Amino acid sequence: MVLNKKFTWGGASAANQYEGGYDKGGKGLNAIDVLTNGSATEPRKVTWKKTNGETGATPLVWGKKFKLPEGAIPTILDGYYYPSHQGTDFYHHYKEDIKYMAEMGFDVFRLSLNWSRILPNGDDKKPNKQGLEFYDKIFDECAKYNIKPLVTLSHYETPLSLIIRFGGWKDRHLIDAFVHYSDIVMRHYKGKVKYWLTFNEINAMDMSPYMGGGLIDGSEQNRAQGAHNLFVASSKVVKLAHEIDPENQVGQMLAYSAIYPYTCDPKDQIKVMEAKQAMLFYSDVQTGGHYPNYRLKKYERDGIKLDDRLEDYKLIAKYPADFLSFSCYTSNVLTTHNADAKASGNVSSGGIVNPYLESNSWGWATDPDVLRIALNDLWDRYHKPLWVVENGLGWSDKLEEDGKVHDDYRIKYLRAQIKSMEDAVDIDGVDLMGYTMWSAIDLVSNGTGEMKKRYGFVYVDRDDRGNGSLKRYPKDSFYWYKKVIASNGKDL
Ligand code: BGP
Repeated sequence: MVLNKKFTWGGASAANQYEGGYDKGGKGLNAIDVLTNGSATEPRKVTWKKTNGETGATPLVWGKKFKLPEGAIPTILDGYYYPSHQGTDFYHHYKEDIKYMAEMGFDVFRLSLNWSRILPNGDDKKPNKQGLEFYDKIFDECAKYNIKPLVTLSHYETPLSLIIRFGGWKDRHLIDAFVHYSDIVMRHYKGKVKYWLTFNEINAMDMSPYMGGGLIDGSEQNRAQGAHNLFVASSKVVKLAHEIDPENQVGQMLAYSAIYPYTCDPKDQIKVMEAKQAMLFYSDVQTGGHYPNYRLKKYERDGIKLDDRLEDYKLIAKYPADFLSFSCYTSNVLTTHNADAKASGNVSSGGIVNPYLESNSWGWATDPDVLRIALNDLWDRYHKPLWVVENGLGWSDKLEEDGKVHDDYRIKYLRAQIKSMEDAVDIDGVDLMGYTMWSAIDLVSNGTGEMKKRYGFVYVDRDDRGNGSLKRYPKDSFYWYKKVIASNGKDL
Protein backbone atom coordinates (compact mmCIF):
# COMPACT_ATOMS: atom_id res chain seq x y z
CA MET A 1 0.00 0.00 0.00
CA VAL A 2 1.26 3.41 -0.92
CA LEU A 3 -0.22 5.96 1.46
CA ASN A 4 1.98 8.99 1.05
CA LYS A 5 4.34 10.17 3.75
CA LYS A 6 2.12 13.12 4.56
CA PHE A 7 -0.88 10.87 5.23
CA THR A 8 -2.12 11.66 8.74
CA TRP A 9 -3.49 9.19 11.27
CA GLY A 10 -5.59 10.04 14.26
CA GLY A 11 -8.93 10.05 16.01
CA ALA A 12 -11.94 12.33 16.33
CA SER A 13 -14.30 13.79 18.93
CA ALA A 14 -16.89 16.53 19.41
CA ALA A 15 -17.09 18.95 22.32
CA ASN A 16 -20.77 18.29 23.01
CA GLN A 17 -20.25 14.53 23.34
CA TYR A 18 -16.88 14.50 25.02
CA GLU A 19 -15.97 17.65 26.89
CA GLY A 20 -18.51 17.89 29.72
CA GLY A 21 -18.20 20.95 31.97
CA TYR A 22 -21.29 22.24 30.18
CA ASP A 23 -21.73 25.09 32.67
CA LYS A 24 -18.11 25.54 33.73
CA GLY A 25 -15.68 28.36 32.99
CA GLY A 26 -18.27 30.90 31.85
CA LYS A 27 -19.66 28.70 29.08
CA GLY A 28 -23.13 29.51 27.72
CA LEU A 29 -25.60 26.78 26.72
CA ASN A 30 -25.67 25.27 23.27
CA ALA A 31 -28.24 23.32 21.22
CA ILE A 32 -27.14 19.94 22.60
CA ASP A 33 -27.13 20.97 26.26
CA VAL A 34 -30.94 20.80 26.23
CA LEU A 35 -31.08 17.30 24.71
CA THR A 36 -32.16 14.38 26.90
CA ASN A 37 -30.84 10.84 26.65
CA GLY A 38 -32.49 8.20 24.45
CA SER A 39 -31.78 4.62 23.44
CA ALA A 40 -31.84 2.35 20.39
CA THR A 41 -35.64 2.50 20.52
CA GLU A 42 -36.37 5.82 22.31
CA PRO A 43 -35.42 9.12 20.61
CA ARG A 44 -33.58 11.92 22.38
CA LYS A 45 -35.77 14.93 23.12
CA VAL A 46 -35.40 18.70 23.16
CA THR A 47 -36.87 20.02 26.40
CA TRP A 48 -38.62 23.40 26.47
CA LYS A 49 -40.79 25.78 28.42
CA LYS A 50 -43.22 28.50 27.42
CA THR A 51 -43.60 31.90 29.02
CA ASN A 52 -46.90 30.71 30.58
CA GLY A 53 -44.95 28.05 32.48
CA GLU A 54 -45.99 25.08 30.31
CA THR A 55 -43.14 22.59 29.78
CA GLY A 56 -42.56 19.67 27.42
CA ALA A 57 -40.10 17.59 25.41
CA THR A 58 -40.14 17.10 21.63
CA PRO A 59 -38.55 13.98 20.09
CA LEU A 60 -35.63 14.46 17.75
CA VAL A 61 -35.45 11.71 15.13
CA TRP A 62 -32.80 11.70 12.38
CA GLY A 63 -34.55 11.97 9.01
CA LYS A 64 -37.93 12.95 10.47
CA LYS A 65 -39.72 16.32 10.54
CA PHE A 66 -38.92 18.52 13.53
CA LYS A 67 -40.77 21.49 14.97
CA LEU A 68 -41.13 22.78 18.53
CA PRO A 69 -44.62 23.90 19.54
CA GLU A 70 -45.40 27.60 19.05
CA GLY A 71 -43.74 29.71 21.76
CA ALA A 72 -41.61 26.85 23.12
CA ILE A 73 -38.18 27.99 24.31
CA PRO A 74 -35.54 25.22 24.57
CA THR A 75 -34.34 24.92 28.16
CA ILE A 76 -32.98 22.51 30.79
CA LEU A 77 -35.72 21.07 33.03
CA ASP A 78 -35.67 19.11 36.28
CA GLY A 79 -36.56 15.44 36.02
CA TYR A 80 -34.71 14.79 32.76
CA TYR A 81 -31.25 13.40 32.23
CA TYR A 82 -28.85 15.25 29.90
CA PRO A 83 -25.91 12.98 29.01
CA SER A 84 -23.91 15.64 27.20
CA HIS A 85 -23.55 17.74 30.36
CA GLN A 86 -20.79 15.47 31.55
CA GLY A 87 -19.69 13.88 28.27
CA THR A 88 -16.74 11.74 29.27
CA ASP A 89 -15.18 14.71 31.01
CA PHE A 90 -12.39 15.61 28.61
CA TYR A 91 -12.66 18.95 30.43
CA HIS A 92 -10.74 17.46 33.36
CA HIS A 93 -9.03 14.52 31.63
CA TYR A 94 -7.47 16.23 28.62
CA LYS A 95 -3.88 15.64 29.70
CA GLU A 96 -4.39 11.94 30.22
CA ASP A 97 -6.42 11.56 27.02
CA ILE A 98 -3.94 13.40 24.81
CA LYS A 99 -1.19 11.27 26.30
CA TYR A 100 -3.11 8.17 25.21
CA MET A 101 -3.44 9.65 21.72
CA ALA A 102 0.30 10.30 21.65
CA GLU A 103 0.98 6.75 22.74
CA MET A 104 -1.01 5.46 19.76
CA GLY A 105 1.12 7.73 17.55
CA PHE A 106 -1.60 10.19 16.47
CA ASP A 107 -0.54 12.83 13.93
CA VAL A 108 -3.91 14.53 14.23
CA PHE A 109 -6.61 14.93 16.87
CA ARG A 110 -9.98 16.13 15.62
CA LEU A 111 -11.98 18.09 18.19
CA SER A 112 -14.58 20.82 18.09
CA LEU A 113 -14.57 24.13 19.88
CA ASN A 114 -17.68 24.72 21.91
CA TRP A 115 -18.80 27.98 20.30
CA SER A 116 -20.68 29.05 23.46
CA ARG A 117 -17.57 28.44 25.57
CA ILE A 118 -15.90 31.22 23.58
CA LEU A 119 -18.97 33.42 23.07
CA PRO A 120 -21.59 32.45 25.68
CA ASN A 121 -24.41 34.02 23.67
CA GLY A 122 -22.89 33.22 20.31
CA ASP A 123 -22.45 36.83 19.23
CA ASP A 124 -20.94 38.60 22.26
CA LYS A 125 -18.52 41.36 21.30
CA LYS A 126 -15.72 40.09 23.55
CA PRO A 127 -14.71 36.45 24.00
CA ASN A 128 -14.84 34.60 27.30
CA LYS A 129 -11.20 34.50 28.39
CA GLN A 130 -11.58 31.26 30.32
CA GLY A 131 -12.99 29.58 27.23
CA LEU A 132 -10.06 30.65 25.08
CA GLU A 133 -7.62 29.52 27.77
CA PHE A 134 -9.19 26.08 27.96
CA TYR A 135 -8.42 25.33 24.31
CA ASP A 136 -4.99 26.97 24.64
CA LYS A 137 -4.16 24.34 27.23
CA ILE A 138 -5.40 21.59 24.91
CA PHE A 139 -3.45 22.82 21.90
CA ASP A 140 -0.32 23.24 24.02
CA GLU A 141 -0.71 19.70 25.26
CA CYS A 142 -1.10 18.45 21.67
CA ALA A 143 2.01 20.40 20.62
CA LYS A 144 4.01 18.63 23.33
CA TYR A 145 3.50 15.40 21.39
CA ASN A 146 3.56 16.91 17.92
CA ILE A 147 -0.14 16.18 17.43
CA LYS A 148 -1.84 18.60 15.05
CA PRO A 149 -5.36 19.67 15.94
CA LEU A 150 -8.08 19.45 13.30
CA VAL A 151 -10.69 21.84 14.61
CA THR A 152 -14.41 21.75 13.82
CA LEU A 153 -15.79 25.22 14.43
CA SER A 154 -19.31 23.93 15.01
CA HIS A 155 -20.17 20.30 15.65
CA TYR A 156 -23.93 20.76 16.23
CA GLU A 157 -23.04 23.28 18.96
CA THR A 158 -25.07 26.31 17.88
CA PRO A 159 -25.27 28.59 20.95
CA LEU A 160 -28.72 28.33 22.53
CA SER A 161 -29.07 32.09 22.79
CA LEU A 162 -28.88 32.37 18.98
CA ILE A 163 -31.54 29.68 18.69
CA ILE A 164 -33.84 31.47 21.11
CA ARG A 165 -33.31 34.96 19.70
CA PHE A 166 -33.12 34.15 15.97
CA GLY A 167 -34.64 30.68 15.49
CA GLY A 168 -31.24 29.29 14.47
CA TRP A 169 -29.45 29.36 11.11
CA LYS A 170 -32.50 30.48 9.14
CA ASP A 171 -31.55 34.04 10.15
CA ARG A 172 -28.71 35.80 8.35
CA HIS A 173 -27.55 37.22 11.67
CA LEU A 174 -25.93 33.85 12.30
CA ILE A 175 -23.61 34.37 9.33
CA ASP A 176 -22.16 37.47 11.01
CA ALA A 177 -22.05 35.78 14.41
CA PHE A 178 -20.19 32.77 13.03
CA VAL A 179 -17.70 34.88 11.07
CA HIS A 180 -17.06 36.99 14.18
CA TYR A 181 -16.51 33.86 16.28
CA SER A 182 -14.22 32.34 13.62
CA ASP A 183 -12.27 35.57 13.40
CA ILE A 184 -11.65 35.50 17.16
CA VAL A 185 -10.51 31.89 17.33
CA MET A 186 -8.47 31.92 14.13
CA ARG A 187 -6.53 34.96 15.31
CA HIS A 188 -6.16 33.67 18.85
CA TYR A 189 -4.98 30.18 17.86
CA LYS A 190 -2.89 31.34 14.91
CA GLY A 191 0.14 29.06 14.59
CA LYS A 192 -1.42 26.46 16.89
CA VAL A 193 -4.18 25.33 14.51
CA LYS A 194 -3.92 25.10 10.73
CA TYR A 195 -6.63 22.61 9.81
CA TRP A 196 -10.21 23.80 10.24
CA LEU A 197 -13.64 22.39 9.43
CA THR A 198 -16.59 24.76 9.39
CA PHE A 199 -19.75 22.72 10.12
CA ASN A 200 -19.91 19.08 11.12
CA GLU A 201 -22.01 17.07 8.66
CA ILE A 202 -23.41 20.18 6.98
CA ASN A 203 -26.14 18.08 5.34
CA ALA A 204 -27.55 17.38 8.79
CA MET A 205 -29.44 20.61 8.03
CA ASP A 206 -31.84 18.40 6.07
CA MET A 207 -31.66 15.22 8.17
CA SER A 208 -31.78 16.85 11.59
CA PRO A 209 -32.41 20.59 11.22
CA TYR A 210 -32.20 21.18 14.97
CA MET A 211 -28.76 19.57 15.23
CA GLY A 212 -27.48 20.86 11.93
CA GLY A 213 -28.92 24.34 12.03
CA GLY A 214 -30.37 25.03 15.45
CA LEU A 215 -33.76 25.26 13.70
CA ILE A 216 -36.70 25.02 16.05
CA ASP A 217 -38.92 24.90 12.98
CA GLY A 218 -37.38 22.56 10.43
CA SER A 219 -39.66 23.49 7.50
CA GLU A 220 -38.24 23.11 3.99
CA GLN A 221 -38.14 26.90 3.63
CA ASN A 222 -36.11 27.26 6.83
CA ARG A 223 -33.78 24.40 5.92
CA ALA A 224 -33.11 25.91 2.50
CA GLN A 225 -32.39 29.31 4.01
CA GLY A 226 -30.35 27.72 6.78
CA ALA A 227 -28.23 25.84 4.26
CA HIS A 228 -27.73 28.99 2.21
CA ASN A 229 -26.59 30.89 5.27
CA LEU A 230 -24.15 28.10 6.16
CA PHE A 231 -22.66 28.26 2.65
CA VAL A 232 -22.19 32.03 2.79
CA ALA A 233 -20.67 31.78 6.27
CA SER A 234 -18.33 29.01 5.09
CA SER A 235 -17.02 31.05 2.15
CA LYS A 236 -16.51 34.10 4.34
CA VAL A 237 -14.55 31.97 6.78
CA VAL A 238 -12.40 30.43 4.03
CA LYS A 239 -11.52 33.95 2.86
CA LEU A 240 -10.83 35.12 6.39
CA ALA A 241 -8.75 32.06 7.30
CA HIS A 242 -6.43 32.60 4.33
CA GLU A 243 -6.04 36.29 5.21
CA ILE A 244 -5.21 35.51 8.83
CA ASP A 245 -2.69 32.79 8.01
CA PRO A 246 -1.92 31.64 4.46
CA GLU A 247 -1.12 28.23 5.94
CA ASN A 248 -4.69 27.78 7.14
CA GLN A 249 -6.73 25.15 5.33
CA VAL A 250 -10.49 25.06 5.74
CA GLY A 251 -12.42 21.95 4.88
CA GLN A 252 -16.04 21.11 4.33
CA MET A 253 -17.46 18.25 6.42
CA LEU A 254 -20.17 16.12 4.83
CA ALA A 255 -22.05 13.03 6.02
CA TYR A 256 -21.63 10.64 3.10
CA SER A 257 -22.20 6.96 2.47
CA ALA A 258 -22.64 4.51 -0.37
CA ILE A 259 -26.25 3.82 -1.34
CA TYR A 260 -27.16 0.68 -3.25
CA PRO A 261 -30.32 -0.14 -5.21
CA TYR A 262 -32.02 -3.25 -3.79
CA THR A 263 -32.92 -4.46 -7.30
CA CYS A 264 -31.73 -3.70 -10.82
CA ASP A 265 -35.04 -2.01 -11.62
CA PRO A 266 -34.02 1.40 -13.05
CA LYS A 267 -36.61 2.94 -10.71
CA ASP A 268 -34.47 1.81 -7.78
CA GLN A 269 -31.46 3.44 -9.40
CA ILE A 270 -33.39 6.72 -9.77
CA LYS A 271 -34.21 6.55 -6.07
CA VAL A 272 -30.52 6.10 -5.28
CA MET A 273 -29.60 8.98 -7.60
CA GLU A 274 -32.02 11.33 -5.86
CA ALA A 275 -30.87 10.29 -2.40
CA LYS A 276 -27.27 10.99 -3.45
CA GLN A 277 -28.26 14.39 -4.81
CA ALA A 278 -29.74 15.21 -1.40
CA MET A 279 -26.28 14.68 0.16
CA LEU A 280 -24.15 16.00 -2.67
CA PHE A 281 -26.08 19.26 -2.96
CA TYR A 282 -24.13 20.39 0.08
CA SER A 283 -20.72 19.58 -1.38
CA ASP A 284 -21.68 20.82 -4.86
CA VAL A 285 -22.12 24.25 -3.28
CA GLN A 286 -19.56 24.33 -0.48
CA THR A 287 -16.74 22.50 -2.28
CA GLY A 288 -17.85 22.79 -5.92
CA GLY A 289 -18.71 26.49 -5.64
CA HIS A 290 -22.16 26.62 -7.22
CA TYR A 291 -25.80 25.66 -6.71
CA PRO A 292 -26.62 22.55 -8.77
CA ASN A 293 -29.61 22.69 -11.13
CA TYR A 294 -31.35 19.72 -9.50
CA ARG A 295 -31.65 21.71 -6.27
CA LEU A 296 -32.68 24.96 -7.96
CA LYS A 297 -35.40 23.05 -9.81
CA LYS A 298 -36.58 21.56 -6.53
CA TYR A 299 -36.81 25.00 -4.91
CA GLU A 300 -38.79 26.22 -7.93
CA ARG A 301 -41.22 23.28 -7.67
CA ASP A 302 -41.61 23.63 -3.92
CA GLY A 303 -42.01 27.43 -3.98
CA ILE A 304 -38.88 28.04 -1.87
CA LYS A 305 -37.58 31.62 -1.94
CA LEU A 306 -34.16 32.44 -0.55
CA ASP A 307 -33.24 35.64 1.22
CA ASP A 308 -30.05 35.99 -0.84
CA ARG A 309 -27.74 38.60 -2.40
CA LEU A 310 -25.79 38.55 -5.65
CA GLU A 311 -22.69 38.89 -3.50
CA ASP A 312 -23.47 35.53 -1.80
CA TYR A 313 -23.03 33.62 -5.04
CA LYS A 314 -19.81 35.45 -5.88
CA LEU A 315 -18.40 34.50 -2.49
CA ILE A 316 -19.53 30.89 -2.80
CA ALA A 317 -17.83 30.59 -6.21
CA LYS A 318 -14.66 32.40 -5.16
CA TYR A 319 -14.06 30.81 -1.77
CA PRO A 320 -15.00 27.12 -1.85
CA ALA A 321 -13.64 24.77 0.81
CA ASP A 322 -9.95 23.90 0.45
CA PHE A 323 -10.61 20.20 0.97
CA LEU A 324 -13.56 17.91 1.49
CA SER A 325 -13.79 15.83 4.63
CA PHE A 326 -16.57 13.43 5.42
CA SER A 327 -18.02 10.97 7.90
CA CYS A 328 -18.82 7.47 6.68
CA TYR A 329 -19.86 4.57 8.89
CA THR A 330 -22.17 2.37 6.89
CA SER A 331 -23.96 2.04 3.59
CA ASN A 332 -27.68 2.10 2.83
CA VAL A 333 -30.08 0.34 0.50
CA LEU A 334 -33.10 1.82 -1.28
CA THR A 335 -35.87 0.29 -3.30
CA THR A 336 -39.26 0.86 -4.84
CA HIS A 337 -39.98 -2.84 -4.16
CA ASN A 338 -40.67 -2.64 -0.45
CA ALA A 339 -43.12 -5.55 -0.41
CA ASP A 340 -40.58 -7.87 -2.05
CA ALA A 341 -37.87 -6.79 0.37
CA LYS A 342 -40.23 -7.40 3.28
CA ALA A 343 -41.26 -10.82 2.01
CA SER A 344 -37.57 -11.74 1.81
CA GLY A 345 -37.04 -10.62 5.41
CA ASN A 346 -34.88 -7.68 4.38
CA VAL A 347 -36.70 -4.85 6.12
CA SER A 348 -35.99 -3.61 9.64
CA SER A 349 -37.10 -0.55 11.60
CA GLY A 350 -34.05 1.23 10.18
CA GLY A 351 -35.02 0.57 6.52
CA ILE A 352 -33.96 -1.97 3.90
CA VAL A 353 -31.41 -4.46 5.15
CA ASN A 354 -28.49 -5.42 2.91
CA PRO A 355 -28.50 -9.24 2.93
CA TYR A 356 -24.80 -9.31 2.01
CA LEU A 357 -23.68 -7.43 5.12
CA GLU A 358 -23.67 -7.84 8.90
CA SER A 359 -24.93 -5.08 11.21
CA ASN A 360 -24.27 -3.85 14.74
CA SER A 361 -27.00 -3.72 17.43
CA TRP A 362 -28.14 -0.32 16.18
CA GLY A 363 -28.77 -1.71 12.67
CA TRP A 364 -25.73 -0.03 11.06
CA ALA A 365 -24.40 -2.36 8.35
CA THR A 366 -20.66 -3.00 8.47
CA ASP A 367 -19.63 -2.55 4.85
CA PRO A 368 -16.01 -3.45 4.03
CA ASP A 369 -16.05 -1.57 0.70
CA VAL A 370 -17.89 1.59 1.62
CA LEU A 371 -14.86 3.87 1.90
CA ARG A 372 -13.46 2.96 -1.52
CA ILE A 373 -16.84 3.68 -3.09
CA ALA A 374 -17.42 6.92 -1.17
CA LEU A 375 -13.90 8.20 -1.82
CA ASN A 376 -14.21 7.55 -5.53
CA ASP A 377 -17.60 9.26 -5.75
CA LEU A 378 -16.25 12.39 -4.12
CA TRP A 379 -12.87 12.41 -5.85
CA ASP A 380 -14.41 12.02 -9.30
CA ARG A 381 -16.86 14.81 -8.66
CA TYR A 382 -14.54 17.48 -7.20
CA HIS A 383 -10.89 16.50 -7.60
CA LYS A 384 -10.12 18.11 -4.29
CA PRO A 385 -8.14 16.50 -1.46
CA LEU A 386 -10.32 14.29 0.72
CA TRP A 387 -10.13 13.45 4.39
CA VAL A 388 -11.99 10.67 6.21
CA VAL A 389 -12.67 12.43 9.51
CA GLU A 390 -15.23 9.99 10.98
CA ASN A 391 -15.51 6.24 10.59
CA GLY A 392 -15.87 3.66 13.32
CA LEU A 393 -17.96 0.98 14.98
CA GLY A 394 -20.46 1.58 17.79
CA TRP A 395 -20.57 -1.39 20.17
CA SER A 396 -21.50 -2.24 23.76
CA ASP A 397 -17.94 -2.98 24.86
CA LYS A 398 -17.42 -4.96 28.02
CA LEU A 399 -14.80 -4.04 30.59
CA GLU A 400 -13.34 -7.30 31.95
CA GLU A 401 -12.39 -7.71 35.59
CA ASP A 402 -8.71 -7.40 34.73
CA GLY A 403 -9.36 -3.95 33.18
CA LYS A 404 -9.15 -5.19 29.58
CA VAL A 405 -11.60 -4.69 26.72
CA HIS A 406 -11.40 -7.32 23.99
CA ASP A 407 -12.87 -5.46 21.03
CA ASP A 408 -11.77 -7.81 18.25
CA TYR A 409 -15.02 -6.92 16.34
CA ARG A 410 -13.79 -3.31 16.16
CA ILE A 411 -10.37 -4.38 14.94
CA LYS A 412 -12.03 -6.51 12.27
CA TYR A 413 -14.23 -3.59 11.20
CA LEU A 414 -11.37 -1.07 11.12
CA ARG A 415 -9.03 -3.42 9.31
CA ALA A 416 -11.56 -3.67 6.46
CA GLN A 417 -12.20 0.08 6.48
CA ILE A 418 -8.53 0.96 6.28
CA LYS A 419 -7.99 -1.61 3.54
CA SER A 420 -10.88 -0.07 1.59
CA MET A 421 -9.38 3.39 2.02
CA GLU A 422 -5.99 2.11 0.87
CA ASP A 423 -7.60 0.54 -2.21
CA ALA A 424 -9.01 3.95 -3.11
CA VAL A 425 -5.49 5.36 -2.93
CA ASP A 426 -3.56 2.45 -4.43
CA ILE A 427 -5.95 1.27 -7.12
CA ASP A 428 -7.86 4.44 -7.95
CA GLY A 429 -5.37 7.19 -7.15
CA VAL A 430 -7.62 9.19 -4.85
CA ASP A 431 -5.90 12.10 -3.08
CA LEU A 432 -6.45 11.35 0.61
CA MET A 433 -5.09 13.57 3.38
CA GLY A 434 -5.76 11.34 6.36
CA TYR A 435 -8.01 9.36 8.63
CA THR A 436 -9.39 10.27 12.05
CA MET A 437 -11.26 7.32 13.49
CA TRP A 438 -14.42 7.99 15.50
CA SER A 439 -13.71 8.20 18.34
CA ALA A 440 -10.30 8.55 19.93
CA ILE A 441 -11.69 8.01 23.44
CA ASP A 442 -15.19 6.75 24.36
CA LEU A 443 -17.83 9.47 24.38
CA VAL A 444 -21.61 9.92 24.50
CA SER A 445 -23.46 8.79 21.36
CA ASN A 446 -24.82 11.64 19.34
CA GLY A 447 -27.88 9.86 17.98
CA THR A 448 -29.06 8.11 21.13
CA GLY A 449 -27.28 9.91 23.95
CA GLU A 450 -26.24 6.50 25.22
CA MET A 451 -22.93 5.63 26.75
CA LYS A 452 -23.25 1.99 25.84
CA LYS A 453 -22.82 2.78 22.14
CA ARG A 454 -19.06 3.08 22.35
CA TYR A 455 -16.58 3.86 19.60
CA GLY A 456 -13.25 4.66 21.26
CA PHE A 457 -9.82 3.06 21.44
CA VAL A 458 -9.93 3.89 25.14
CA TYR A 459 -12.80 2.74 27.38
CA VAL A 460 -14.23 5.26 29.84
CA ASP A 461 -15.96 3.96 32.97
CA ARG A 462 -19.31 5.74 32.72
CA ASP A 463 -22.79 4.36 32.20
CA ASP A 464 -25.94 5.65 30.52
CA ARG A 465 -26.96 7.59 33.64
CA GLY A 466 -23.56 9.19 34.20
CA ASN A 467 -22.44 6.79 36.96
CA GLY A 468 -18.86 5.53 37.00
CA SER A 469 -15.35 6.59 37.91
CA LEU A 470 -14.53 8.10 34.47
CA LYS A 471 -11.35 6.06 34.67
CA ARG A 472 -9.73 5.25 31.29
CA TYR A 473 -8.77 1.75 30.02
CA PRO A 474 -7.03 1.20 26.66
CA LYS A 475 -8.90 -1.46 24.65
CA ASP A 476 -7.27 -4.16 22.51
CA SER A 477 -7.92 -1.92 19.49
CA PHE A 478 -5.69 0.71 21.12
CA TYR A 479 -2.61 -1.51 20.78
CA TRP A 480 -3.67 -2.63 17.30
CA TYR A 481 -4.09 0.96 16.03
CA LYS A 482 -0.70 1.88 17.46
CA LYS A 483 0.81 -0.82 15.26
CA VAL A 484 -1.18 0.33 12.23
CA ILE A 485 0.05 3.90 12.62
CA ALA A 486 3.66 2.86 13.23
CA SER A 487 3.63 0.92 9.95
CA ASN A 488 1.72 3.68 8.06
CA GLY A 489 -1.14 1.26 7.47
CA LYS A 490 0.91 -1.73 6.32
CA ASP A 491 0.51 -3.85 9.43
CA LEU A 492 -3.22 -4.38 9.61
C1 BGP B 1 -21.98 11.44 13.28
C2 BGP B 1 -21.66 12.58 14.18
C3 BGP B 1 -20.91 12.24 15.40
C4 BGP B 1 -21.06 10.84 15.92
C5 BGP B 1 -21.31 9.78 14.88
C6 BGP B 1 -21.80 8.47 15.40
O1 BGP B 1 -23.20 11.67 12.66
O2 BGP B 1 -20.93 13.58 13.50
O3 BGP B 1 -21.14 13.28 16.30
O4 BGP B 1 -21.66 10.70 17.09
O5 BGP B 1 -22.18 10.21 13.89
O6 BGP B 1 -23.16 8.51 15.66
P1 BGP B 1 -23.82 7.96 16.97
O7 BGP B 1 -23.10 8.59 18.08
O8 BGP B 1 -25.24 8.35 16.89
O9 BGP B 1 -23.62 6.49 16.90
